[in-house]
Amino acid sequence: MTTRSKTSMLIAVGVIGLGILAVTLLPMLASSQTDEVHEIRLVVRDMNFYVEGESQPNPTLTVRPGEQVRLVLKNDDPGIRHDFVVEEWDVATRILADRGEQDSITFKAPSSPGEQVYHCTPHAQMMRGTIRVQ
Ligand SMILES: [Cu+2]
Repeated sequence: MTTRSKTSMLIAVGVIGLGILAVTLLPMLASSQTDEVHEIRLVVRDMNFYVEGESQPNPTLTVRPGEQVRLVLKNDDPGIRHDFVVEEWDVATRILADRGEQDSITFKAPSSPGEQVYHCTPHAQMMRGTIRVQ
Protein backbone atom coordinates (compact mmCIF):
# COMPACT_ATOMS: atom_id res chain seq x y z
CA MET A 1 0.00 0.00 0.00
CA THR A 2 1.30 3.44 -0.88
CA THR A 3 1.51 6.20 1.70
CA ARG A 4 -1.15 8.03 -0.22
CA SER A 5 -3.66 5.18 -0.15
CA LYS A 6 -2.90 4.67 3.55
CA THR A 7 -3.77 8.29 4.16
CA SER A 8 -7.05 8.09 2.27
CA MET A 9 -7.86 4.86 4.12
CA LEU A 10 -7.30 6.64 7.46
CA ILE A 11 -9.53 9.48 6.35
CA ALA A 12 -12.25 7.02 5.32
CA VAL A 13 -12.03 5.25 8.70
CA GLY A 14 -12.25 8.62 10.44
CA VAL A 15 -15.32 9.67 8.47
CA ILE A 16 -17.05 6.34 9.15
CA GLY A 17 -16.16 6.66 12.83
CA LEU A 18 -17.68 10.13 13.04
CA GLY A 19 -20.79 8.87 11.27
CA ILE A 20 -21.20 6.05 13.81
CA LEU A 21 -20.67 8.52 16.66
CA ALA A 22 -23.35 10.85 15.26
CA VAL A 23 -25.82 8.00 14.79
CA THR A 24 -25.20 6.92 18.40
CA LEU A 25 -25.35 10.38 19.95
CA LEU A 26 -28.30 11.92 18.08
CA PRO A 27 -30.99 9.65 19.58
CA MET A 28 -29.48 10.35 23.02
CA LEU A 29 -29.78 14.10 22.44
CA ALA A 30 -33.32 13.69 21.10
CA SER A 31 -34.41 11.62 24.09
CA SER A 32 -32.92 14.10 26.54
CA GLN A 33 -35.15 16.72 24.92
CA THR A 34 -38.26 14.69 25.70
CA ASP A 35 -37.08 14.68 29.34
CA GLU A 36 -37.50 18.44 29.37
CA VAL A 37 -39.87 19.93 31.90
CA HIS A 38 -43.30 20.90 30.61
CA GLU A 39 -43.99 24.36 31.99
CA ILE A 40 -47.57 25.50 32.58
CA ARG A 41 -47.95 29.16 33.52
CA LEU A 42 -51.21 30.10 35.20
CA VAL A 43 -52.45 33.53 36.22
CA VAL A 44 -55.38 34.12 38.59
CA ARG A 45 -57.48 37.11 37.59
CA ASP A 46 -61.04 38.07 38.67
CA MET A 47 -61.42 34.79 40.55
CA ASN A 48 -60.50 32.56 37.60
CA PHE A 49 -57.44 30.59 36.51
CA TYR A 50 -56.06 31.43 33.07
CA VAL A 51 -53.17 30.02 31.10
CA GLU A 52 -50.88 33.04 30.76
CA GLY A 53 -51.80 34.95 27.60
CA GLU A 54 -55.07 33.07 27.02
CA SER A 55 -58.70 34.03 27.68
CA GLN A 56 -60.44 30.76 28.60
CA PRO A 57 -61.33 30.79 32.32
CA ASN A 58 -60.44 27.65 34.32
CA PRO A 59 -59.18 25.84 31.19
CA THR A 60 -58.62 22.12 30.87
CA LEU A 61 -54.89 21.52 31.31
CA THR A 62 -53.21 18.62 29.54
CA VAL A 63 -50.03 16.80 30.51
CA ARG A 64 -48.36 13.71 29.09
CA PRO A 65 -48.13 10.49 31.11
CA GLY A 66 -45.04 10.46 33.31
CA GLU A 67 -43.66 13.80 32.19
CA GLN A 68 -42.09 16.35 34.51
CA VAL A 69 -44.36 19.34 34.92
CA ARG A 70 -43.47 22.72 36.33
CA LEU A 71 -46.54 24.71 37.25
CA VAL A 72 -46.11 28.42 37.84
CA LEU A 73 -48.98 30.25 39.53
CA LYS A 74 -49.20 34.01 39.63
CA ASN A 75 -51.81 35.97 41.54
CA ASP A 76 -53.15 39.01 39.71
CA ASP A 77 -56.04 39.67 42.15
CA PRO A 78 -55.27 42.43 44.65
CA GLY A 79 -55.90 41.31 48.23
CA ILE A 80 -57.47 37.93 47.39
CA ARG A 81 -55.85 34.66 48.47
CA HIS A 82 -55.44 31.92 45.86
CA ASP A 83 -53.56 28.67 45.42
CA PHE A 84 -53.53 25.75 42.97
CA VAL A 85 -54.18 22.23 44.20
CA VAL A 86 -54.59 18.78 42.66
CA GLU A 87 -55.48 16.92 45.81
CA GLU A 88 -55.31 13.39 44.38
CA TRP A 89 -51.77 13.99 43.08
CA ASP A 90 -50.53 15.66 46.26
CA VAL A 91 -49.76 18.79 44.24
CA ALA A 92 -50.20 22.23 45.80
CA THR A 93 -48.66 25.66 45.59
CA ARG A 94 -48.56 27.80 48.69
CA ILE A 95 -51.37 30.31 49.13
CA LEU A 96 -50.62 33.57 47.34
CA ALA A 97 -52.07 36.34 49.46
CA ASP A 98 -51.79 39.31 47.14
CA ARG A 99 -51.34 40.58 43.63
CA GLY A 100 -47.91 39.98 42.15
CA GLU A 101 -47.15 36.95 44.32
CA GLN A 102 -45.97 33.85 42.53
CA ASP A 103 -45.11 30.25 43.38
CA SER A 104 -44.07 27.22 41.37
CA ILE A 105 -44.18 23.49 41.90
CA THR A 106 -42.56 20.70 39.95
CA PHE A 107 -44.13 17.27 39.85
CA LYS A 108 -44.21 14.12 37.77
CA ALA A 109 -47.49 13.48 35.97
CA PRO A 110 -49.14 10.10 36.63
CA SER A 111 -47.99 7.36 34.27
CA SER A 112 -51.48 6.37 33.16
CA PRO A 113 -54.07 8.51 31.32
CA GLY A 114 -56.95 10.01 33.26
CA GLU A 115 -58.46 13.20 34.64
CA GLN A 116 -58.47 15.01 37.93
CA VAL A 117 -59.90 18.24 39.26
CA TYR A 118 -57.66 21.16 40.12
CA HIS A 119 -58.96 23.89 42.36
CA CYS A 120 -58.14 26.86 44.55
CA THR A 121 -58.51 26.06 48.26
CA PRO A 122 -60.22 29.31 49.39
CA HIS A 123 -62.59 29.27 46.36
CA ALA A 124 -62.98 25.56 45.66
CA GLN A 125 -66.54 25.86 44.37
CA MET A 126 -65.92 28.42 41.64
CA MET A 127 -62.21 28.18 40.89
CA ARG A 128 -61.88 24.66 39.56
CA GLY A 129 -61.07 22.89 36.33
CA THR A 130 -59.84 19.66 34.81
CA ILE A 131 -56.27 18.46 34.47
CA ARG A 132 -55.97 15.64 31.99
CA VAL A 133 -53.23 13.06 31.46
CA GLN A 134 -53.12 11.93 27.85
CU1 LIG B 1 -58.90 31.45 44.70
